[in-house]
Amino acid sequence: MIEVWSWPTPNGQKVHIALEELGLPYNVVPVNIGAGEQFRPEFLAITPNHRIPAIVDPDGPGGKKLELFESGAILIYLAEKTGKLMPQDPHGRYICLQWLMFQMGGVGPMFGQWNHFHNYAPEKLPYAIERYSSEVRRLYGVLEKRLAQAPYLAGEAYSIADIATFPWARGPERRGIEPGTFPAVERWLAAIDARPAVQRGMDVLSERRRQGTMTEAEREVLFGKTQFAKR
Ligand SMILES: N[C@@H](CCC(=O)N[C@@H](CS)C(=O)NCC(=O)O)C(=O)O
Repeated sequence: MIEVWSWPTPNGQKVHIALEELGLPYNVVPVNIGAGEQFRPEFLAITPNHRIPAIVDPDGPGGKKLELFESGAILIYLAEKTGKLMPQDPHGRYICLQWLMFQMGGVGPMFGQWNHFHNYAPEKLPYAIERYSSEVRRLYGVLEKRLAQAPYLAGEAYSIADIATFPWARGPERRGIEPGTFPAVERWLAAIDARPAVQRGMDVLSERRRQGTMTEAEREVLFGKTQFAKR
C-alpha cells in the first residue's frame, strides 16, 4: 500500500485528493510540521528537503519500491501509474504539465509568500504585502483567462493540474479578492469542490489542523533556527 507522509496543508491535500480520485489504497503517516516532525531522521531519509508531502510506493516502477517527494512529481507519478487524471495524447499531456508547472512554480510559492507576509511575519512590511497581493491577483487573472476558455486547466477534462491548483486557489476572498472578480475561477472552484473525492481528500488529517494562532514554538520550527539548522 502507498504510504503518504503528509499534513493537512495545500501541498499535502493535492496528494490526498489525487489518491481519493484514483481510488488507490493508501496509509497516511502524519508529519506534524509545526512540531518539527519533518526533521526526524526517518522523514529526512525520504526527503532531504524536509517538506511534506512524500510518498513511498512499495510497488513502484518495475515492481521496485519508489520514494518520492515534491507534490508535482507525485501527481505525475500517480497519473502515470494509473493512466488517469492526465490526457493520454501528447498535446493534451503537455498542456496539462504546463498548468501543473504553473501551479508548482507560480501559484504555490507566491500564494505561500502572501500567507507569510499577511499572517506570519512579525512585522507588517507594506512593500512585501503589496508585492505578493499584486502577484496573487495577477495569478488569479491568468487562471481566469484560461478558465474562461476551457472548463478545466488542461482543457475539457479534469486533471492533476486542477488537483494541484484547487487547494491553493480556493477561498479567493481570504486573499482580499472581492467576490465576482474572477467568475470563471469561481465556477471552476465550485465544480471541483462539489466532487466527493475532493471532499474526502480535504478531510484527510483535517482534525489535526492547528486551531487559532501559531505558537512561538511553531514559529521557531517553521521560520526560526530549527528550520535553517545545518543538516
Ligand atoms: N515544492 C514542495 C513544497 C512543499 C512544502 O512547502 N510543504 C510545506 C507544507 S505545505 C512544508 O512541509 N513545510 C514544512 C516546513 O516549512 O518546515 C511541494 O510541492 O511538495
